[in-house]
Amino acid sequence: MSASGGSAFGGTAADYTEKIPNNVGLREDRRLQRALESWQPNFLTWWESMGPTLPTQDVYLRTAVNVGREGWAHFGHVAMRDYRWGIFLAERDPDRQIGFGQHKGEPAWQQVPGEYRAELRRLVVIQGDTEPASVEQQRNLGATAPSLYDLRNLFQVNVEEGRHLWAMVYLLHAYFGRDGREEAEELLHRNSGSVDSPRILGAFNEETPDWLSFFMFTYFTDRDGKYQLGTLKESAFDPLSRTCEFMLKEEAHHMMVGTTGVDRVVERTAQLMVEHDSDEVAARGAIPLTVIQKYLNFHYSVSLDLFGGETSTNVANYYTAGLKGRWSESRRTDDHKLTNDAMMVDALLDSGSPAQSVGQTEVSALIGLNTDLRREYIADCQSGVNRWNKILADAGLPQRLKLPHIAFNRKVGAFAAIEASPDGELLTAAQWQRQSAQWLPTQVDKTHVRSLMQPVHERGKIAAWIAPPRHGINGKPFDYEYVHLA
Ligand code: BYC
Repeated sequence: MSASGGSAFGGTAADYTEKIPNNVGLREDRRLQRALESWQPNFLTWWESMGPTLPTQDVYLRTAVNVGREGWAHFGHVAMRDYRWGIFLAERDPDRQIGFGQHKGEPAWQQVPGEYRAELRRLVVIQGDTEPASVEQQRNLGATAPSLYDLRNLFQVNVEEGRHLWAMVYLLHAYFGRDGREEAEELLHRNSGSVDSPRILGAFNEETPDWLSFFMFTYFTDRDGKYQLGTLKESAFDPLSRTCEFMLKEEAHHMMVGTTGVDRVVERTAQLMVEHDSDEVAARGAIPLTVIQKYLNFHYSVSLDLFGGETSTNVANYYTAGLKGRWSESRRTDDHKLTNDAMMVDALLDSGSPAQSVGQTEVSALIGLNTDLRREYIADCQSGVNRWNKILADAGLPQRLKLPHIAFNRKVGAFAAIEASPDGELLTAAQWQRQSAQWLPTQVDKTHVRSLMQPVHERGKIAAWIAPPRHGINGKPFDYEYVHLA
Protein backbone atom coordinates (compact mmCIF):
# COMPACT_ATOMS: atom_id res chain seq x y z
CA MET A 1 0.00 0.00 0.00
CA SER A 2 1.18 3.48 -0.76
CA ALA A 3 1.76 5.95 2.04
CA SER A 4 -1.27 8.09 2.64
CA GLY A 5 -0.36 10.68 5.22
CA GLY A 6 -1.64 14.23 5.02
CA SER A 7 -5.01 15.34 3.81
CA ALA A 8 -5.46 13.35 0.58
CA PHE A 9 -8.41 11.49 2.13
CA GLY A 10 -9.78 14.38 4.21
CA GLY A 11 -10.08 14.05 8.00
CA THR A 12 -7.25 12.50 9.97
CA ALA A 13 -5.32 10.15 7.72
CA ALA A 14 -2.90 7.54 8.94
CA ASP A 15 0.74 7.72 8.08
CA TYR A 16 1.61 4.41 6.42
CA THR A 17 5.31 5.17 6.48
CA GLU A 18 5.15 4.53 10.24
CA LYS A 19 5.88 1.10 11.64
CA ILE A 20 2.49 1.25 13.36
CA PRO A 21 0.09 3.28 11.20
CA ASN A 22 -1.93 5.55 13.46
CA ASN A 23 -3.80 8.79 13.79
CA VAL A 24 -2.98 9.25 17.45
CA GLY A 25 0.34 11.07 17.06
CA LEU A 26 2.42 8.11 18.17
CA ARG A 27 5.59 9.72 16.80
CA GLU A 28 5.25 12.50 19.38
CA ASP A 29 5.09 10.05 22.27
CA ARG A 30 8.30 8.06 22.11
CA ARG A 31 7.67 6.07 25.27
CA LEU A 32 4.32 4.85 24.08
CA GLN A 33 5.67 4.24 20.61
CA ARG A 34 8.48 2.08 22.03
CA ALA A 35 6.06 0.18 24.24
CA LEU A 36 3.73 -0.60 21.35
CA GLU A 37 6.64 -1.44 19.08
CA SER A 38 7.77 -3.99 21.60
CA TRP A 39 4.27 -5.50 21.74
CA GLN A 40 4.07 -5.66 17.93
CA PRO A 41 6.41 -8.70 17.43
CA ASN A 42 4.40 -10.60 20.06
CA PHE A 43 1.24 -9.80 18.17
CA LEU A 44 2.82 -11.03 14.91
CA THR A 45 4.01 -14.23 16.59
CA TRP A 46 0.49 -14.75 17.90
CA TRP A 47 -0.96 -14.10 14.40
CA GLU A 48 1.46 -16.61 12.84
CA SER A 49 0.75 -19.29 15.42
CA MET A 50 -2.96 -18.73 16.21
CA GLY A 51 -4.25 -16.88 13.11
CA PRO A 52 -5.45 -18.23 9.75
CA THR A 53 -3.82 -21.55 8.83
CA LEU A 54 -4.49 -21.63 5.07
CA PRO A 55 -1.37 -20.44 3.21
CA THR A 56 -2.06 -17.60 0.76
CA GLN A 57 0.01 -15.34 -1.45
CA ASP A 58 -2.28 -12.38 -1.10
CA VAL A 59 -5.87 -11.41 -0.35
CA TYR A 60 -8.07 -8.55 -1.61
CA LEU A 61 -8.42 -6.72 1.67
CA ARG A 62 -9.74 -3.46 2.99
CA THR A 63 -7.29 -1.53 5.12
CA ALA A 64 -8.41 1.41 7.22
CA VAL A 65 -6.50 4.52 6.21
CA ASN A 66 -8.59 7.31 7.59
CA VAL A 67 -11.43 8.01 9.98
CA GLY A 68 -13.27 10.62 7.91
CA ARG A 69 -16.65 10.04 6.35
CA GLU A 70 -15.34 9.52 2.84
CA GLY A 71 -12.68 7.17 1.67
CA TRP A 72 -11.80 5.70 5.04
CA ALA A 73 -10.60 2.45 3.56
CA HIS A 74 -8.25 1.31 0.86
CA PHE A 75 -8.81 -1.94 -1.08
CA GLY A 76 -6.02 -3.97 -2.62
CA HIS A 77 -4.31 -7.35 -2.71
CA VAL A 78 -1.97 -7.71 0.26
CA ALA A 79 0.05 -10.55 1.69
CA MET A 80 -1.65 -11.14 5.04
CA ARG A 81 1.56 -11.06 7.06
CA ASP A 82 2.15 -7.57 5.61
CA TYR A 83 -1.31 -6.28 6.55
CA ARG A 84 -0.94 -2.93 8.28
CA TRP A 85 -2.74 -3.14 11.59
CA GLY A 86 -3.14 0.44 12.68
CA ILE A 87 -4.51 2.50 15.55
CA PHE A 88 -7.43 4.73 14.68
CA LEU A 89 -9.65 6.84 16.84
CA ALA A 90 -12.62 8.77 15.46
CA GLU A 91 -12.06 12.52 15.35
CA ARG A 92 -12.09 14.27 18.71
CA ASP A 93 -14.89 16.65 19.50
CA PRO A 94 -13.24 19.15 21.87
CA ASP A 95 -16.64 20.15 23.29
CA ARG A 96 -17.90 16.64 23.98
CA GLN A 97 -19.78 16.32 27.27
CA ILE A 98 -20.64 13.26 29.32
CA GLY A 99 -24.13 12.18 28.28
CA PHE A 100 -25.36 10.15 31.27
CA GLY A 101 -24.81 9.12 34.88
CA GLN A 102 -23.71 11.19 37.82
CA HIS A 103 -21.18 13.19 35.77
CA LYS A 104 -23.68 14.10 33.06
CA GLY A 105 -22.90 17.47 31.51
CA GLU A 106 -19.25 17.52 32.63
CA PRO A 107 -16.53 17.55 29.96
CA ALA A 108 -15.61 14.08 28.66
CA TRP A 109 -12.45 12.67 30.26
CA GLN A 110 -9.20 12.65 28.33
CA GLN A 111 -7.52 10.64 31.08
CA VAL A 112 -8.71 7.79 33.27
CA PRO A 113 -10.00 9.05 36.65
CA GLY A 114 -8.26 7.21 39.48
CA GLU A 115 -11.50 6.10 41.11
CA TYR A 116 -12.70 4.30 37.96
CA ARG A 117 -9.41 2.88 36.81
CA ALA A 118 -10.07 -0.74 37.73
CA GLU A 119 -13.57 -0.81 36.20
CA LEU A 120 -12.48 0.86 32.97
CA ARG A 121 -9.54 -1.47 32.63
CA ARG A 122 -11.84 -4.44 33.12
CA LEU A 123 -14.18 -3.26 30.35
CA VAL A 124 -11.28 -2.67 27.96
CA VAL A 125 -9.77 -6.07 28.78
CA ILE A 126 -13.07 -7.93 28.27
CA GLN A 127 -13.62 -6.18 24.96
CA GLY A 128 -9.99 -6.79 23.92
CA ASP A 129 -10.16 -10.47 24.87
CA THR A 130 -12.98 -11.23 22.43
CA GLU A 131 -11.14 -9.93 19.37
CA PRO A 132 -8.20 -12.37 19.16
CA ALA A 133 -10.50 -15.09 20.49
CA SER A 134 -12.64 -14.95 17.36
CA VAL A 135 -9.56 -15.15 15.12
CA GLU A 136 -8.49 -18.27 17.01
CA GLN A 137 -11.94 -19.80 16.70
CA GLN A 138 -11.97 -19.25 12.94
CA ARG A 139 -8.40 -20.16 12.15
CA ASN A 140 -9.06 -23.41 10.28
CA LEU A 141 -12.04 -22.29 8.24
CA GLY A 142 -9.98 -21.20 5.23
CA ALA A 143 -9.31 -24.84 4.36
CA THR A 144 -13.02 -25.44 3.72
CA ALA A 145 -14.18 -22.11 2.22
CA PRO A 146 -17.15 -22.44 -0.16
CA SER A 147 -15.70 -19.84 -2.57
CA LEU A 148 -12.85 -17.36 -2.96
CA TYR A 149 -15.35 -14.60 -2.19
CA ASP A 150 -16.18 -16.19 1.18
CA LEU A 151 -12.53 -16.92 1.86
CA ARG A 152 -11.73 -13.25 1.38
CA ASN A 153 -14.53 -12.20 3.69
CA LEU A 154 -13.28 -14.57 6.38
CA PHE A 155 -9.80 -13.06 6.17
CA GLN A 156 -11.23 -9.54 6.17
CA VAL A 157 -13.08 -10.28 9.38
CA ASN A 158 -9.93 -11.84 10.85
CA VAL A 159 -7.59 -8.94 10.09
CA GLU A 160 -10.11 -6.44 11.41
CA GLU A 161 -10.58 -8.38 14.64
CA GLY A 162 -6.79 -8.21 14.85
CA ARG A 163 -7.01 -4.44 14.43
CA HIS A 164 -9.66 -4.25 17.12
CA LEU A 165 -7.24 -6.00 19.42
CA TRP A 166 -4.72 -3.28 18.56
CA ALA A 167 -7.35 -0.69 19.42
CA MET A 168 -7.78 -2.06 22.95
CA VAL A 169 -4.05 -2.64 23.41
CA TYR A 170 -3.43 0.98 22.50
CA LEU A 171 -5.80 2.07 25.28
CA LEU A 172 -4.16 -0.28 27.78
CA HIS A 173 -0.66 0.96 26.93
CA ALA A 174 -1.52 4.62 26.64
CA TYR A 175 -3.76 5.01 29.69
CA PHE A 176 -3.23 2.20 32.19
CA GLY A 177 0.50 2.17 32.89
CA ARG A 178 2.28 -0.99 33.87
CA ASP A 179 -0.80 -3.07 34.64
CA GLY A 180 -2.19 -2.04 31.25
CA ARG A 181 0.95 -3.39 29.59
CA GLU A 182 0.63 -6.62 31.55
CA GLU A 183 -2.99 -7.00 30.51
CA ALA A 184 -1.95 -6.43 26.88
CA GLU A 185 0.45 -9.38 27.17
CA GLU A 186 -2.25 -11.53 28.74
CA LEU A 187 -4.52 -10.87 25.76
CA LEU A 188 -2.07 -12.89 23.66
CA HIS A 189 -1.61 -15.63 26.28
CA ARG A 190 -5.21 -16.60 26.88
CA ASN A 191 -6.53 -18.76 24.05
CA SER A 192 -9.97 -19.78 22.89
CA GLY A 193 -10.93 -23.16 24.32
CA SER A 194 -7.70 -23.50 26.35
CA VAL A 195 -8.16 -25.57 29.50
CA ASP A 196 -5.54 -23.62 31.47
CA SER A 197 -6.17 -20.07 30.26
CA PRO A 198 -9.42 -19.77 28.33
CA ARG A 199 -10.87 -16.58 26.89
CA ILE A 200 -12.99 -14.62 29.38
CA LEU A 201 -16.51 -14.91 27.95
CA GLY A 202 -18.24 -18.23 27.27
CA ALA A 203 -19.11 -17.87 23.57
CA PHE A 204 -15.47 -17.20 22.75
CA ASN A 205 -14.39 -20.63 23.94
CA GLU A 206 -16.82 -22.44 21.63
CA GLU A 207 -15.57 -23.93 18.39
CA THR A 208 -16.33 -22.46 14.97
CA PRO A 209 -15.66 -25.68 13.06
CA ASP A 210 -17.73 -25.08 9.91
CA TRP A 211 -19.07 -22.27 7.77
CA LEU A 212 -22.64 -22.46 8.99
CA SER A 213 -21.23 -21.82 12.48
CA PHE A 214 -19.14 -18.98 11.07
CA PHE A 215 -22.16 -17.27 9.51
CA MET A 216 -24.22 -17.76 12.67
CA PHE A 217 -21.31 -16.45 14.76
CA THR A 218 -20.89 -13.35 12.58
CA TYR A 219 -24.66 -12.82 12.68
CA PHE A 220 -25.31 -13.38 16.38
CA THR A 221 -22.02 -13.00 18.24
CA ASP A 222 -20.54 -10.16 16.20
CA ARG A 223 -23.88 -8.45 16.74
CA ASP A 224 -23.28 -8.58 20.49
CA GLY A 225 -20.03 -6.79 19.62
CA LYS A 226 -21.98 -4.12 17.78
CA TYR A 227 -24.21 -3.51 20.82
CA GLN A 228 -21.43 -3.59 23.41
CA LEU A 229 -19.30 -1.23 21.30
CA GLY A 230 -22.37 0.99 20.95
CA THR A 231 -22.56 1.33 24.74
CA LEU A 232 -18.81 1.91 25.12
CA LYS A 233 -19.00 4.57 22.39
CA GLU A 234 -21.10 6.54 24.89
CA SER A 235 -18.37 6.30 27.54
CA ALA A 236 -17.22 9.41 29.40
CA PHE A 237 -13.66 8.20 28.79
CA ASP A 238 -13.23 9.91 25.44
CA PRO A 239 -10.41 7.77 23.95
CA LEU A 240 -12.53 4.64 24.54
CA SER A 241 -15.54 6.31 23.00
CA ARG A 242 -13.60 7.42 19.92
CA THR A 243 -11.98 4.00 19.48
CA CYS A 244 -15.32 2.23 19.61
CA GLU A 245 -16.90 4.65 17.21
CA PHE A 246 -14.36 3.76 14.58
CA MET A 247 -14.54 0.02 15.31
CA LEU A 248 -18.28 0.13 14.69
CA LYS A 249 -17.61 1.28 11.17
CA GLU A 250 -15.61 -1.86 10.46
CA GLU A 251 -18.12 -4.01 12.31
CA ALA A 252 -20.79 -3.27 9.67
CA HIS A 253 -19.00 -5.54 7.20
CA HIS A 254 -18.93 -8.37 9.72
CA MET A 255 -22.68 -8.02 10.16
CA MET A 256 -23.09 -8.19 6.37
CA VAL A 257 -21.04 -11.39 6.19
CA GLY A 258 -23.29 -13.05 8.78
CA THR A 259 -26.61 -11.79 7.47
CA THR A 260 -26.00 -12.59 3.82
CA GLY A 261 -24.16 -15.80 4.70
CA VAL A 262 -27.23 -17.22 6.44
CA ASP A 263 -29.42 -15.77 3.62
CA ARG A 264 -27.46 -17.77 1.09
CA VAL A 265 -27.58 -21.02 3.07
CA VAL A 266 -31.35 -20.67 3.51
CA GLU A 267 -31.77 -19.74 -0.15
CA ARG A 268 -29.93 -22.84 -1.35
CA THR A 269 -31.85 -25.13 1.01
CA ALA A 270 -35.14 -23.57 -0.08
CA GLN A 271 -34.25 -24.02 -3.77
CA LEU A 272 -33.63 -27.74 -3.28
CA MET A 273 -36.74 -28.18 -1.12
CA VAL A 274 -38.88 -26.68 -3.88
CA GLU A 275 -37.08 -28.50 -6.70
CA HIS A 276 -37.54 -31.90 -5.06
CA ASP A 277 -40.70 -31.12 -3.13
CA SER A 278 -39.07 -32.48 0.00
CA ASP A 279 -37.45 -31.36 3.28
CA GLU A 280 -34.79 -34.02 2.82
CA VAL A 281 -32.04 -31.94 1.33
CA ALA A 282 -29.16 -33.56 3.23
CA ALA A 283 -28.69 -36.29 0.66
CA ARG A 284 -28.66 -33.61 -2.04
CA GLY A 285 -25.70 -31.86 -0.51
CA ALA A 286 -27.45 -29.05 1.37
CA ILE A 287 -28.25 -28.27 5.01
CA PRO A 288 -31.78 -29.15 6.19
CA LEU A 289 -33.82 -26.31 7.60
CA THR A 290 -34.14 -28.18 10.91
CA VAL A 291 -30.36 -28.19 11.24
CA ILE A 292 -30.15 -24.48 10.36
CA GLN A 293 -32.69 -23.89 13.15
CA LYS A 294 -30.57 -25.86 15.64
CA TYR A 295 -27.46 -23.85 14.78
CA LEU A 296 -29.49 -20.66 15.14
CA ASN A 297 -30.75 -21.82 18.56
CA PHE A 298 -27.22 -22.51 19.74
CA HIS A 299 -25.54 -19.31 18.53
CA TYR A 300 -28.39 -17.08 19.62
CA SER A 301 -28.56 -18.52 23.14
CA VAL A 302 -24.81 -18.41 23.79
CA SER A 303 -24.79 -14.84 22.47
CA LEU A 304 -27.61 -13.85 24.86
CA ASP A 305 -25.29 -14.93 27.67
CA LEU A 306 -22.74 -12.34 26.53
CA PHE A 307 -24.91 -9.56 27.93
CA GLY A 308 -24.38 -10.73 31.51
CA GLY A 309 -27.13 -11.26 34.09
CA GLU A 310 -30.67 -9.87 33.71
CA THR A 311 -29.90 -7.82 36.79
CA SER A 312 -26.40 -6.62 37.56
CA THR A 313 -24.90 -4.22 40.05
CA ASN A 314 -21.79 -4.06 37.85
CA VAL A 315 -23.75 -2.52 35.00
CA ALA A 316 -25.56 -0.11 37.36
CA ASN A 317 -22.18 1.08 38.66
CA TYR A 318 -20.75 1.39 35.13
CA TYR A 319 -23.70 3.54 34.10
CA THR A 320 -23.75 5.79 37.13
CA ALA A 321 -20.01 6.35 36.84
CA GLY A 322 -20.35 7.21 33.13
CA LEU A 323 -18.22 4.31 31.90
CA LYS A 324 -20.78 2.43 29.80
CA GLY A 325 -23.97 3.97 28.46
CA ARG A 326 -27.07 2.61 26.78
CA TRP A 327 -27.64 1.83 23.13
CA SER A 328 -28.61 5.14 21.43
CA GLU A 329 -28.17 6.97 24.72
CA SER A 330 -28.62 10.40 23.19
CA ARG A 331 -31.92 9.42 21.58
CA ARG A 332 -33.49 8.38 24.88
CA THR A 333 -35.87 10.93 26.32
CA ASP A 334 -35.45 10.29 30.07
CA ASP A 335 -33.08 12.07 32.48
CA HIS A 336 -30.05 9.88 31.55
CA LYS A 337 -29.47 9.20 35.25
CA LEU A 338 -32.22 6.67 35.97
CA THR A 339 -31.86 6.98 39.73
CA ASN A 340 -35.65 7.04 40.27
CA ASP A 341 -36.71 4.77 37.42
CA ALA A 342 -37.85 1.17 37.41
CA MET A 343 -38.16 -1.44 34.67
CA MET A 344 -39.42 -4.98 34.16
CA VAL A 345 -36.80 -7.66 33.58
CA ASP A 346 -37.13 -11.33 32.66
CA ALA A 347 -36.96 -13.49 35.76
CA LEU A 348 -37.54 -16.92 37.20
CA LEU A 349 -40.53 -16.41 39.49
CA ASP A 350 -40.95 -18.51 42.66
CA SER A 351 -37.54 -19.91 41.91
CA GLY A 352 -36.95 -23.37 43.36
CA SER A 353 -40.60 -23.97 44.31
CA PRO A 354 -42.93 -26.32 42.38
CA ALA A 355 -44.72 -23.21 41.10
CA GLN A 356 -41.60 -21.70 39.56
CA SER A 357 -42.22 -20.04 36.20
CA VAL A 358 -40.68 -17.72 33.65
CA GLY A 359 -42.01 -14.22 33.99
CA GLN A 360 -40.99 -10.67 34.73
CA THR A 361 -40.16 -8.73 37.83
CA GLU A 362 -39.72 -5.04 38.52
CA VAL A 363 -36.26 -3.77 39.41
CA SER A 364 -34.49 -0.42 39.49
CA ALA A 365 -33.75 0.68 35.92
CA LEU A 366 -30.03 0.86 36.67
CA ILE A 367 -29.86 -2.74 37.81
CA GLY A 368 -31.72 -3.83 34.68
CA LEU A 369 -29.43 -2.25 32.10
CA ASN A 370 -28.06 -5.56 30.78
CA THR A 371 -31.66 -6.51 30.04
CA ASP A 372 -32.24 -3.17 28.33
CA LEU A 373 -29.30 -3.79 26.00
CA ARG A 374 -30.22 -7.43 25.43
CA ARG A 375 -33.71 -6.33 24.35
CA GLU A 376 -32.28 -3.95 21.76
CA TYR A 377 -30.15 -6.81 20.52
CA ILE A 378 -33.04 -9.29 20.40
CA ALA A 379 -35.13 -6.90 18.29
CA ASP A 380 -32.22 -6.59 15.88
CA CYS A 381 -31.75 -10.39 15.75
CA GLN A 382 -35.42 -10.76 14.88
CA SER A 383 -34.90 -8.63 11.78
CA GLY A 384 -32.51 -11.25 10.39
CA VAL A 385 -34.97 -14.03 11.10
CA ASN A 386 -37.67 -12.07 9.28
CA ARG A 387 -35.35 -11.71 6.33
CA TRP A 388 -34.62 -15.45 6.22
CA ASN A 389 -38.33 -16.21 6.53
CA LYS A 390 -39.01 -13.94 3.58
CA ILE A 391 -36.63 -16.07 1.53
CA LEU A 392 -38.65 -19.14 2.54
CA ALA A 393 -41.96 -17.38 1.85
CA ASP A 394 -40.77 -16.13 -1.55
CA ALA A 395 -39.85 -19.70 -2.42
CA GLY A 396 -43.44 -20.67 -1.60
CA LEU A 397 -42.48 -22.72 1.47
CA PRO A 398 -44.59 -22.78 4.66
CA GLN A 399 -41.67 -23.49 7.05
CA ARG A 400 -40.29 -20.67 9.19
CA LEU A 401 -37.21 -20.08 11.36
CA LYS A 402 -37.57 -18.52 14.79
CA LEU A 403 -35.60 -17.19 17.72
CA PRO A 404 -35.82 -19.51 20.72
CA HIS A 405 -37.18 -18.28 24.05
CA ILE A 406 -34.98 -16.09 26.25
CA ALA A 407 -34.73 -18.88 28.87
CA PHE A 408 -33.57 -21.52 26.37
CA ASN A 409 -30.04 -22.93 26.88
CA ARG A 410 -28.84 -20.09 29.08
CA LYS A 411 -25.68 -20.46 31.19
CA VAL A 412 -25.55 -16.92 32.57
CA GLY A 413 -28.21 -14.94 34.40
CA ALA A 414 -31.70 -15.63 35.71
CA PHE A 415 -32.21 -18.84 33.74
CA ALA A 416 -28.78 -20.40 34.18
CA ALA A 417 -30.02 -22.92 36.72
CA ILE A 418 -33.06 -24.18 34.81
CA GLU A 419 -33.81 -25.80 31.47
CA ALA A 420 -36.44 -24.54 29.07
CA SER A 421 -37.66 -25.53 25.62
CA PRO A 422 -37.37 -23.11 22.66
CA ASP A 423 -41.00 -22.18 23.42
CA GLY A 424 -40.13 -21.27 27.00
CA GLU A 425 -41.67 -24.28 28.70
CA LEU A 426 -39.76 -25.25 31.86
CA LEU A 427 -38.30 -28.75 31.74
CA THR A 428 -36.87 -31.15 34.28
CA ALA A 429 -33.27 -32.21 33.77
CA ALA A 430 -34.50 -35.58 32.50
CA GLN A 431 -36.85 -33.98 29.98
CA TRP A 432 -34.06 -31.75 28.76
CA GLN A 433 -31.77 -34.75 28.44
CA ARG A 434 -34.34 -36.56 26.33
CA GLN A 435 -35.32 -33.67 24.11
CA SER A 436 -32.38 -31.29 23.67
CA ALA A 437 -31.15 -33.16 20.58
CA GLN A 438 -34.22 -31.82 18.78
CA TRP A 439 -33.12 -28.28 19.50
CA LEU A 440 -29.34 -28.13 19.53
CA PRO A 441 -26.92 -29.50 16.92
CA THR A 442 -26.10 -33.15 17.62
CA GLN A 443 -22.89 -34.90 16.71
CA VAL A 444 -24.69 -36.34 13.69
CA ASP A 445 -25.80 -32.86 12.54
CA LYS A 446 -22.32 -31.46 13.00
CA THR A 447 -20.71 -34.35 11.19
CA HIS A 448 -23.08 -33.91 8.28
CA VAL A 449 -22.46 -30.17 8.08
CA ARG A 450 -18.74 -30.76 8.25
CA SER A 451 -18.94 -33.37 5.51
CA LEU A 452 -20.36 -30.70 3.19
CA MET A 453 -17.45 -28.38 3.89
CA GLN A 454 -15.33 -29.33 0.90
CA PRO A 455 -13.19 -26.42 -0.20
CA VAL A 456 -14.03 -24.61 -3.42
CA HIS A 457 -10.98 -22.50 -4.09
CA GLU A 458 -11.53 -22.09 -7.83
CA ARG A 459 -12.31 -18.65 -9.13
CA GLY A 460 -16.03 -18.08 -9.84
CA LYS A 461 -17.09 -21.48 -8.41
CA ILE A 462 -19.18 -22.13 -5.31
CA ALA A 463 -20.03 -25.08 -3.06
CA ALA A 464 -23.36 -26.81 -3.55
CA TRP A 465 -24.75 -26.10 -0.05
CA ILE A 466 -24.82 -22.31 -0.44
CA ALA A 467 -26.13 -19.84 -3.03
CA PRO A 468 -23.74 -17.30 -4.56
CA PRO A 469 -23.83 -13.73 -3.19
CA ARG A 470 -25.86 -11.05 -4.96
CA HIS A 471 -22.91 -8.65 -4.96
CA GLY A 472 -19.15 -8.92 -4.87
CA ILE A 473 -16.84 -6.78 -2.75
CA ASN A 474 -16.11 -3.14 -3.57
CA GLY A 475 -17.91 -3.35 -6.92
CA LYS A 476 -15.94 -6.41 -8.04
CA PRO A 477 -17.82 -9.38 -9.52
CA PHE A 478 -18.30 -12.69 -7.69
CA ASP A 479 -15.75 -14.37 -9.97
CA TYR A 480 -13.03 -11.88 -9.13
CA GLU A 481 -9.73 -13.33 -7.94
CA TYR A 482 -10.23 -12.31 -4.32
CA VAL A 483 -7.51 -14.59 -3.02
CA HIS A 484 -4.33 -15.99 -4.55
CA LEU A 485 -3.52 -19.19 -2.74
CA ALA A 486 0.08 -20.08 -2.04
N1 BYC B 1 -19.15 -15.45 30.36
O1 BYC B 1 -22.79 -8.60 36.74
P1 BYC B 1 -22.88 -9.56 35.62
C1 BYC B 1 -17.29 -8.54 20.48
C2 BYC B 1 -19.42 -12.64 34.70
S1 BYC B 1 -18.39 -9.13 21.66
C3 BYC B 1 -18.40 -15.50 31.47
O2 BYC B 1 -24.20 -9.90 35.09
P2 BYC B 1 -21.75 -7.61 33.93
C4 BYC B 1 -16.90 -9.46 19.39
C5 BYC B 1 -19.14 -11.17 34.92
O3 BYC B 1 -17.87 -10.83 34.37
C6 BYC B 1 -18.52 -7.82 22.86
N2 BYC B 1 -18.57 -14.70 32.55
O4 BYC B 1 -21.94 -9.06 34.43
C7 BYC B 1 -17.82 -10.32 18.82
C8 BYC B 1 -19.20 -11.03 36.40
O5 BYC B 1 -17.96 -11.47 36.95
P3 BYC B 1 -17.46 -10.92 38.38
C9 BYC B 1 -17.48 -7.89 23.98
C10 BYC B 1 -19.56 -13.79 32.50
O6 BYC B 1 -20.41 -7.18 34.36
C11 BYC B 1 -17.42 -11.20 17.82
C12 BYC B 1 -20.26 -12.04 36.81
O7 BYC B 1 -20.35 -12.97 35.71
N3 BYC B 1 -17.52 -6.70 24.80
O8 BYC B 1 -16.87 -7.45 20.56
O9 BYC B 1 -22.91 -6.74 34.16
C13 BYC B 1 -16.12 -11.20 17.39
C14 BYC B 1 -21.57 -11.37 37.10
O10 BYC B 1 -22.15 -10.92 35.88
C15 BYC B 1 -20.38 -13.66 31.38
C16 BYC B 1 -18.11 -6.62 26.00
O11 BYC B 1 -18.67 -7.56 26.51
C17 BYC B 1 -20.16 -14.54 30.28
N4 BYC B 1 -20.91 -14.50 29.16
O12 BYC B 1 -21.81 -7.86 32.34
C18 BYC B 1 -15.19 -10.33 17.94
C19 BYC B 1 -18.09 -5.26 26.67
N5 BYC B 1 -21.27 -12.68 31.63
O13 BYC B 1 -17.45 -9.42 38.29
C20 BYC B 1 -15.58 -9.44 18.94
C21 BYC B 1 -17.41 -5.23 27.98
C22 BYC B 1 -21.02 -12.22 32.85
O14 BYC B 1 -18.43 -11.46 39.37
N6 BYC B 1 -18.00 -6.09 29.00
N7 BYC B 1 -19.99 -12.87 33.38
O15 BYC B 1 -16.07 -11.51 38.46
C23 BYC B 1 -19.12 -5.81 29.73
O16 BYC B 1 -19.74 -4.83 29.46
C24 BYC B 1 -19.57 -6.70 30.85
O17 BYC B 1 -18.47 -7.12 31.56
C25 BYC B 1 -20.40 -7.94 30.41
C26 BYC B 1 -20.93 -8.64 31.69
C27 BYC B 1 -21.55 -7.48 29.51
C28 BYC B 1 -19.56 -8.95 29.68
